[in-house]
Amino acid sequence: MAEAADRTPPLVRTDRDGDIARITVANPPVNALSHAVRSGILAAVQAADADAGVAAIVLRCDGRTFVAGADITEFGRPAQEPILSTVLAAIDASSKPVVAAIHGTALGGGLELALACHWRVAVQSARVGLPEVKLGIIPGGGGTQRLPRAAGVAKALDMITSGEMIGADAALAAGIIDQVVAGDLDRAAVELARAKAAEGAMPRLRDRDERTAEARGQSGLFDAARAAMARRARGRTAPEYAIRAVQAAVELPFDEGIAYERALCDELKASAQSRAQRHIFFAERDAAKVPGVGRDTPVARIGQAAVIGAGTMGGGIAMCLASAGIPVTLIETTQPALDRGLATIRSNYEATARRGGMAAADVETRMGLIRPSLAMADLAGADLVIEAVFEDTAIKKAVFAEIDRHAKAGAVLATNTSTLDVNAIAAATGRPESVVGLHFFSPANVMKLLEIVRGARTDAGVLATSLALAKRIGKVPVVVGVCDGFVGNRMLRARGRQAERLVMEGALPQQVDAALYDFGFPMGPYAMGDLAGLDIGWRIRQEKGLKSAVADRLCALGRFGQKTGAGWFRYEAGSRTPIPDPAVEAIILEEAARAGIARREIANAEILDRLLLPMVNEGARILEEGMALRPGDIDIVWVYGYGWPIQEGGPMHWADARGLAAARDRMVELARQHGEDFVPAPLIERLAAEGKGFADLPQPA
Ligand code: 3H9
Repeated sequence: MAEAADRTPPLVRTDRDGDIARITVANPPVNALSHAVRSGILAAVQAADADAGVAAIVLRCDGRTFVAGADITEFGRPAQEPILSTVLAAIDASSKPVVAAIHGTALGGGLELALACHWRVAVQSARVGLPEVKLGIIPGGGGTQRLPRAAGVAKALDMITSGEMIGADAALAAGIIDQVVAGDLDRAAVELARAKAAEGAMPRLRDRDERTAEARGQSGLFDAARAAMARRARGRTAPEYAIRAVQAAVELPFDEGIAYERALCDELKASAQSRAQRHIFFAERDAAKVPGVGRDTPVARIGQAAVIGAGTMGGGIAMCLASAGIPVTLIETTQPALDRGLATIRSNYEATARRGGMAAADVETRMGLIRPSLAMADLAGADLVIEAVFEDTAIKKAVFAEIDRHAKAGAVLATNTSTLDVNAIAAATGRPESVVGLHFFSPANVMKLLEIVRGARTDAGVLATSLALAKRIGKVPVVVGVCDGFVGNRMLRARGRQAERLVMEGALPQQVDAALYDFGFPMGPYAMGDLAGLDIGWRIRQEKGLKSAVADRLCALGRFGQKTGAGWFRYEAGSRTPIPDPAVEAIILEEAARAGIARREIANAEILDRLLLPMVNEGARILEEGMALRPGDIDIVWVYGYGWPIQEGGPMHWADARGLAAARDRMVELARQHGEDFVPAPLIERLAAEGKGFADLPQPA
């Protein structure tokens, strides 16, 4: 036993550079502050402090990054001493200067560790941040107390409520770090430590209050932060707690502020919102793990791409590629269509630049990467071709036959279909193994989700390349199987069926939408329909001989949604705000009467169950059929593709959090009144009977 333990490299080790003790954290992959790491740092700092031969201490990390935060996997368990603040108090109390040497990312507890040190140096590529709000908590290691003292209250509020990272130069300008190092980080840190030891200089952020004093009496700062959060983080508790904690930094002595911060952080750690957000954090990382795709699966280099179709989707996809620096040939059939597409791309980029989302100079750089063309032959040089033409199998097959004629060997051939059979489209080529679905979500340059549709013949290398591409263009990929609507739209349909029935039975569109908005969605199904346009669904229904009593009448009146100023709601000129319309209510009442339905009051709780439980049920069927690999993948689709509130963790997590057995019982009850959408899928019956939830399903092999 002892021998085996000896061979395990220590997570924290100390070596010496003359009179400087170098404490190194080596806990791959991201040097998270697990209990063992915290214990190791504490022991090492205390030992160095007690060692008369040590003049100063450097704290550094092995591997690709500085400490990326607390170990999130420990959050479900009671905190064990030494907790982070015990470690940080020991650094604060050290009689010798401690210098943090930062590379990679210093995040959360990692930045808090650095802020407790007396000096901070970083390489230029380093980034720092307090991303705790993204996990539904706030910093719990003094970040809300030390960051305002270093960077000022406004900057701290911005960083802590947004959770966004900033680069080393910005951190230097903000006073968060003391030096950006161009050369050897370790050398620079040791030299600084030695110089500061000689000067006897060891400033402690806890003792500084000039930045917090500045903010005293400026309650407007906090009001502005709250107003911004009410818009950006509606329904989430952590950002409000973050504001309170920073306010405590201004109003309370340091130690009281620290105690207040920790109490808020502990409360949030135990909250359902944080559990949901942590679930999404890990689900996002799991989703990138796909059976059959391993480290040795070859990933093709995408040096050039082509997009076929310059409509809304094609244009958005071209923007995603160009924004990531990938040259893209944008191909259309007519000059006017091409011109319209390019003009939209330009105006979207310009709008982003005006909002400060990108540098104005980048507009031209990105436009310069998009080469317009009217000739399919121009896709010949592309390593990746993405088709985004009209959603019609025959048209897509014809386009793919053409792509097959021109594309070079080994190119990835992708379709952006949102519903059609990727296998049928692949069969139009002589190389179905190169064909994959890359389903972007509208607006493609904004929405983070990318459904990667694995066809029956799709090669593992094509999947691996698609996953790598997603990461490169900043998307969150989820691999799904070929079925009608894949994961997202298939579940959306289940919700849509109930939304329609609710309106016939007694609810109005505004009530259905309000229930989902209050749950946390950015909008409900009716406002979403108006945004997307009602005419597409109408045309599809006409083709398939289907009817939707109220929607068909709205369309017959030319009410196609926002673009015509009216749909399920009406819109004032230039506004996107849906206004309930008595004319729509009249149509609903007439159609309900015609169908012989006696309308009734429907409570919001019923509306939510009717809309969300069928989605869970459809999700379970999707899992049974193997169309999604894990329940977490489905949650990712809904959080990043459809605005499911992250603090509710996605539909499958939501059902688990409610208790899957309770969800099953409610479904059985609803099935008696509302039919098959609610008859629990066998997977739900099985898990509920075993007292389990979706989270208990084994990871795919
Ligand atoms: C905090 O610090 C609270 C404090 O205030 C104090 C409280 C008292 N813990 O993302 P990647 C895993 S809260 C455990 O693919 P990248 C991750 O699951 C924390 N595990 O790499 C993955 O595992 P696997 C605040 C973690 O290079 C592997 O590491 N900090 C943690 O694309 C690689 O991750 C954060 O929120 C963690 N903290 O990105 C930072 N972090 O390979 C969270 C990562 O098994 N982390 N893992 O799937 C990140 O943002 C990114 O991981 C990072 C690297 C940018 C660091």
